[in-house]
Amino acid sequence: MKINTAKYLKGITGTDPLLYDGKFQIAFMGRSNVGKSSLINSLVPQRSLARTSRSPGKTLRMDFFLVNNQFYFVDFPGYGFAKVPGKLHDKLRKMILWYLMYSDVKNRLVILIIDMKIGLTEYDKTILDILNEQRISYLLIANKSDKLKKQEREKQLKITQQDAGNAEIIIYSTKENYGRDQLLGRIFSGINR
Ligand SMILES: Nc1nc2c(ncn2[C@@H]2O[C@H](COP(=O)(O)OP(=O)(O)O)[C@@H](O)[C@H]2O)c(=O)[nH]1
Ligand SMILES: [Mg+2]
Repeated sequence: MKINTAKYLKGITGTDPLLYDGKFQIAFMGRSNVGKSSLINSLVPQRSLARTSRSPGKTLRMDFFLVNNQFYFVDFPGYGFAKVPGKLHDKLRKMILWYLMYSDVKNRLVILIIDMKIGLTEYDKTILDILNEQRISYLLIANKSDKLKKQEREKQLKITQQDAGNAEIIIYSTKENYGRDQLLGRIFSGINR
């Protein structure tokens, strides 16, 4: 269970044949600055595949990466960035909702990333509700766990677990590569199911 190759294919803004070519899609979502790009980079051989910390939340694209010539990583725009004007933000959110509710993509796993210290925000909860309603497989990643002491970590995990119902949560740190093997295992078992 290893990622040997990953390459950027293209960014799409709406429906596209790529979505329906039958390849499994691992969709990464989350607020800007939660470490989404860092997490993608932590999984692939090249450490700067996804761009980190550049104009967060301003790109209106779903970026497709072909992984192991077999499946896709899909990097979604980060939401919730204060400097993004309201209209653009609405468009970002609509794109995510469209993908989840109306795109009719079949084989996918959504990876929703949160900052463990902050926990679930309102929009994260909206996404979780939709994932549950639509019966889409997903995982919750509690990233930046390195910023918390053991006790705080346990407290935050409890709160998030309560907020997220019975969601599967993986504690993660891109900084310490913590949780990486667990996440890779989960990704590959999702694909081969
Ligand atoms: N302490 C800590 N910082 C992180 C972690 N992951 C990402 N960051 C930092 O958080 C900031 C945003 O990361 P980025 O990957 O660009 O977030 P994105 O906007 O969600 O794509 C950067 O300064 C990263 O170095 C982590 O696990 N721990
Ligand atoms: Mg990013």
